[in-house]
Amino acid sequence: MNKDDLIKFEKEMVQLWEAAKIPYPIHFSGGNEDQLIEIFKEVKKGDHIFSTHRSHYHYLLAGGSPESLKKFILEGDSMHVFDKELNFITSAIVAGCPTIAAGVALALKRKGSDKHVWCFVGDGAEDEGHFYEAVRYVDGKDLPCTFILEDNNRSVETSKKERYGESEIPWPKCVKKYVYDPTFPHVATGKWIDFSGQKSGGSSF
Ligand SMILES: Cc1ncc(C[n+]2csc(CCOP(=O)(O)OP(=O)(O)O)c2C)c(N)n1
Ligand SMILES: [Mg+2]
Repeated sequence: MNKDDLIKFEKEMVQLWEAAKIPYPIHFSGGNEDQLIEIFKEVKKGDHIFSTHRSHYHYLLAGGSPESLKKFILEGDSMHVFDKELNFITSAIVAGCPTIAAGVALALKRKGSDKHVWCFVGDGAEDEGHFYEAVRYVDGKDLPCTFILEDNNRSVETSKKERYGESEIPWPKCVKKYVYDPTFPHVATGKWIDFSGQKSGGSSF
């Protein structure tokens, strides 16, 4: 799956949404293709992948088929994409996966496995205690787990500054953070919504 394929897939889903063929909540990816393609070069077959409510690109880059994903989406399961063959798990609970990821990484280490755990989270996870606990455990026990923190400066429509001021946490090396400007804002006008002079993240829908 290259960048064009990813964008083409999301555009098709956008069209289906606009045609009211997807009458369910859905979260589009976009604007982070280059970063994700780089990250997935490190992901090996047999690794475990934990994704979020915004799972489409993760699933496609993990080797999931566009046809299977489209089926999930049309059946209302955009936020619940699971694939045992790919060790692919999602949770729509913000920071719902990091502690599970830490547990899987502990099991892999105990078994002497060479597999790795990749746990994707949005910047919303930085608001959640579960995330801190999992990161500290993985860091402290040197577990084979990397948290990919996808920072679009939005949790739904609220910026980081509104949520916690100027605070930035110096995460340990098991957290890799990247910042991106999301595309596919899904409002009727197809344009960014302007909230108090800030660019909208277009975080949902
Ligand atoms: C524990 C919990 N609280 C609130 C929500 C409602 N919710 C859904 S998406 C979202 C924002 C998530 O922001 P982020 O993690 O940064 O992901 P993004 O949508 O920006 O990619 C929230 C608060 C939820 N799903 N889970
Ligand atoms: Mg976010």
